[in-house]
Amino acid sequence: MEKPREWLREKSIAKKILSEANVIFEVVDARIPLETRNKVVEQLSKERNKEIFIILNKTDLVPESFAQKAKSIIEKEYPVVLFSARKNTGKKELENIIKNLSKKKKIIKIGVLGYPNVGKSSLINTLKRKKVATTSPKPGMTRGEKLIKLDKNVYLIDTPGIITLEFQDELAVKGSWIPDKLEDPVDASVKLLEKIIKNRPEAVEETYGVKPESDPYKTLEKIGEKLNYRMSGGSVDIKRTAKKVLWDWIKGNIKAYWL
Ligand SMILES: Nc1nc2c(ncn2[C@@H]2O[C@H](COP(=O)(O)OP(=O)(O)OP(=O)(O)O)[C@@H](O)[C@H]2O)c(=O)[nH]1
Ligand SMILES: [Mg+2]
Repeated sequence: MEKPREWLREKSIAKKILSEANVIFEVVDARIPLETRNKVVEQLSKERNKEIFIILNKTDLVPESFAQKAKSIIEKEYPVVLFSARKNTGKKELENIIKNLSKKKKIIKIGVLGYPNVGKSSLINTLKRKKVATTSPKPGMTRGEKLIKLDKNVYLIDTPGIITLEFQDELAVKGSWIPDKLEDPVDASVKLLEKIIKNRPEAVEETYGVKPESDPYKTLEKIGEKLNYRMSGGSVDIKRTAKKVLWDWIKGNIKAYWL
């Protein structure tokens, strides 16, 4: 049976924001900066001649050298800002960009777009210096769009995350799907572990205190054993373990990253 695909959850919103905004901040997760680039956002922005900036948020979760490498790749297409809403890094640079934009245009409306959970609302709160947008580790927090006044001629638009045509487990690997709402959390978790083992296997040991196996499913079982997640018969509760790993990834508890 083919697994369900999720289609452009908020395509109409993307189009609406693009008609209202004159600048786009595309927020991506610095741990998986290429995977969280949203082709739909970029394509629609390009077609409408909107100026795009790519903001690599959550840079506090990756080494500086990795962030710089990602920046140099993406910069071939769009200007990039390394940012962390948690640590307040990159704020000055972003404020300068906004200042320069407001010299060029009478009114600046910045549409903040990207996948669910990349930190769009957190970025807005950082720029505003107070909590005006609701944030949560749960993907899909922001529902409607919200206009936030930053300065007398500068507005930010907070938006719900935008997803493209993808399978649920691909979205889960991006931290953009609630693990408890997955048809098959084990499959998603195995896919995620496969990437972690390939790119930064030591993260498994750092987080769970077990050595990763080359087989991601076996690794998941070992993690479940270590956590002592058991079914009533005593065997490992693999589903519960899978959800735990996915939540740890979403919450930034697993220090892995890749291009
Ligand atoms: N480590 C770290 N976590 C961050 C950062 N920015 C946001 N987060 C966390 O990421 C999670 C999602 O943040 P939100 O700002 O709600 O993300 P969003 O893109 O608005 O999410 P949706 O509204 O669901 O699309 C929250 O748990 C934040 O605390 C950051 O710079 N570093
Ligand atoms: Mg939000």
